[in-house]
Amino acid sequence: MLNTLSLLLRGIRELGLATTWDSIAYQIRQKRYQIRFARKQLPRPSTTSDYLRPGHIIGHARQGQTVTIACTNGSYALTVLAPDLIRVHLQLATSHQHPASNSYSIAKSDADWPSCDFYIVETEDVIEIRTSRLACQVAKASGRLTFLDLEGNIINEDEAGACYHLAGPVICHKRIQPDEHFYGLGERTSTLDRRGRRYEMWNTDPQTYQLDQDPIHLCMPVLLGLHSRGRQGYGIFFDNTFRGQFDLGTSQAGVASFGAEGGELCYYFIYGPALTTVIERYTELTGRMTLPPLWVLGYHQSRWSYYPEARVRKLAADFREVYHVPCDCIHLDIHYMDGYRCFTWDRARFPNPAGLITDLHEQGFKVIVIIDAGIKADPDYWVCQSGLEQDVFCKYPDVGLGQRPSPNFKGPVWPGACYFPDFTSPRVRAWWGDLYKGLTDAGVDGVWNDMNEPAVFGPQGTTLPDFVRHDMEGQSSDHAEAHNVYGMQMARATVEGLMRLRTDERAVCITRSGWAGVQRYAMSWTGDNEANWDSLWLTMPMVMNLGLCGLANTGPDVGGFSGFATGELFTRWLQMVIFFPFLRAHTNIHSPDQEPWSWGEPYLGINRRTIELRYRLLPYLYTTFWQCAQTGLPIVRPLLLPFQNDTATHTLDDQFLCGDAFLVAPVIEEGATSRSVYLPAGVWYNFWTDEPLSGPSHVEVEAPLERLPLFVRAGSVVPMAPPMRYVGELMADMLTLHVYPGRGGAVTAPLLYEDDGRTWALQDGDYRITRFTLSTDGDPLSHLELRCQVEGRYEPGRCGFEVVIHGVDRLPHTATADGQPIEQCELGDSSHTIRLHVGLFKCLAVEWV
Ligand code: MIG
Repeated sequence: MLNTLSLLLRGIRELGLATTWDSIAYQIRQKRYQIRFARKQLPRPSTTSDYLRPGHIIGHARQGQTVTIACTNGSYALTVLAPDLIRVHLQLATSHQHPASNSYSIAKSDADWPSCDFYIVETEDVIEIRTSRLACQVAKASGRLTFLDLEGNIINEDEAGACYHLAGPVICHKRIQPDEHFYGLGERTSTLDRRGRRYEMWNTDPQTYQLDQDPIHLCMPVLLGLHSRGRQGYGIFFDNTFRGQFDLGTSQAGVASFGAEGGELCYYFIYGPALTTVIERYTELTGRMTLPPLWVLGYHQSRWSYYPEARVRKLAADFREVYHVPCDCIHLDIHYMDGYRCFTWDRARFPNPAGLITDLHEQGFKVIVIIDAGIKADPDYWVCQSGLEQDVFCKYPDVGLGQRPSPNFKGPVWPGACYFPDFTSPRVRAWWGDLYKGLTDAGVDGVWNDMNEPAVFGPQGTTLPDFVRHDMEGQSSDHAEAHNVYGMQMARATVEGLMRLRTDERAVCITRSGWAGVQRYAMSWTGDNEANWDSLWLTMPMVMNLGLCGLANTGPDVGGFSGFATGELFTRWLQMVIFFPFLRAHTNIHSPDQEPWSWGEPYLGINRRTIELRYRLLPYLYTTFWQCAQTGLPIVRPLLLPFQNDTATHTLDDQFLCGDAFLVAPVIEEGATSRSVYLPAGVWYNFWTDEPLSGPSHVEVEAPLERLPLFVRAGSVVPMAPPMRYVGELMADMLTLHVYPGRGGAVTAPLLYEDDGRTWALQDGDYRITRFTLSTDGDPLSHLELRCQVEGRYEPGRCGFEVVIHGVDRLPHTATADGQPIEQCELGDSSHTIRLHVGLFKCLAVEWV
């Protein structure tokens, strides 16, 4: 009782009064500008008479990769960037074009694509562009587009097609195919399949979010479509940063539209038909993540906030000495700062940050600190002073109020009235990046960028007004255009700064907001979720869809941010998230601590073993991260990615794949001790019992509290490490290869990727890829051969492997490594494995006859 009361009082003190006056001042200030700048509203779809469409085609011309199609009301520029990638750009003579239309794009520039062949065919009705992969037809009578495969099947077609509204907004209407499912659109709060809802494109701080709340922190105008029983898959990247919307069949059944309040109608069309191909192309266009340091894959512990120093030291000791739970990173939330001033320390709470961090480093911990977007408007604060001197803050427009230059925009956030750096300016990004010097000098290992939608205190969704000015990469524009990329550019400024400050280390930035392409700069977490079972489930469609949009390195606040998790909820959530890229427990200022031991036994013991499993899987997970950095293929994958032709996977969002080997089916119901799992085609081993099961099938599996339903795909080789307390203890010389044999004649090619886990040396070839070829014969298994081929010059200092073959319960007749008999070969602890100890080998052969 007393505890709750003091928490409450603390809450009121921290959150309430300090900013009330600033809020009022802010509201008054806004009024003056709002009178002059009414916010544009997107017209309702019914006012179609106000739409200007291309009209009919009057001619076409080709120049390089671009075909210009002249229409009565303007022209299309169709640019073939790759055989499966065409950019569609419609420009019409409307009366109100936004002055800085399309000034911002993250996409790879046209010049960087190798030229690719295509030809133009003209018939009576259409002009057709044909590549080696697809055809794009423009109807002469209407200017509507249809994308077809080379056999003439429809991939995607315009309904009313593209148009501009006379007042500025752009919109494009497409036909929805009968069995079409949609994916993508960034961070959303609904099912895996996006069809049947409307989504706003406007990054928003929801403070906390529930099912179907829209929009939230990180929108992406990236849509994937899948239809014709999985035979057709494509992607659309609508390259427009203005406030917009995707309507996937709500205002008109069978019609999908995307549009924005300004800018131009410009989108990239990407053909699969495999969605994996779409993602690979899309991430070639907008960028891929770089490999994070290995410690980022460890367990992270956070709360709002751990302070003072003694509390942080106790937390570290709790992990290492009291509860013996592995952990790699402690996060410091806003209370480490002096009055929420970014790049400062509260010296009463943290008298010697460098000393604390050095000690934490010695115990194997890394430290991540939060940095918000707003800079306190305080003449005695060095960052504010420097920002004013360097003129880095977003400004009000010049509206003749007599002040020249116009005053800086000011709005209240945690520290009170704040200025907002204009991250769309390269000059400001350089300034911002250098501010981190004090933190990196103190030893801080990574940065967590928050409130960068940007969020301003006020009613939910308050941000900078549309009329605030931005540099927009030198093209000068307003917040209406800059808003959605603000968070991404903040993360970019942070990462670029960290890379300058520590040239040999890989930089770590976690961002709350972002936009298409943010994956090249930062990882993200799914913001302010709730401590309930709906939220636990929701994490899956969120993380899967973010991955489909190219942003793979994400994860939720384990246990939930708002509200109080029960021990059971936390334990189940943790079991799921050890298979997500980013594993962090975090909670709200009002909530009790959410640490793996917070609920005592049996939860502590289970949570410890769960986190230990995460650490044992690091070599496997890191390999999966590397694949993602190479191709964009996400780490957490909906089952439809590898099983696109299995329609049962198209809406499946309560289970997922992690990398090539694991199928994870978390328990999402309170009190449940079993659950039904869908296994797609092939053989799947129950991870806990080694029982092989055949799909496609639904199976009911046991799931007592300590057990996550988990399956391994036959044909996998899963490299695992011994237990460790933190990543620095990883001993690469002690790897175990878990072999899950395929059936009768199966041949698979799994991988292991390794490097120093820390520096950029990998870019100079200092890495090692071990390519396995696993061939098996007979059912039951009679012959197994595992070949190893090593590439790259990184030396993990290994002299052998332990090899565990799963799903067999007889000792082999012979077992050899490069022709030499293997001495150590025994039945495993479980009766369904055999265990071999071998030196380095090129070919391991095992026979049962
Ligand atoms: O207005 O820094 O999403 O993770 O703990 C809330 C305090 C500000 C929101 C973040 C949350 C963080 C909190 N922040």
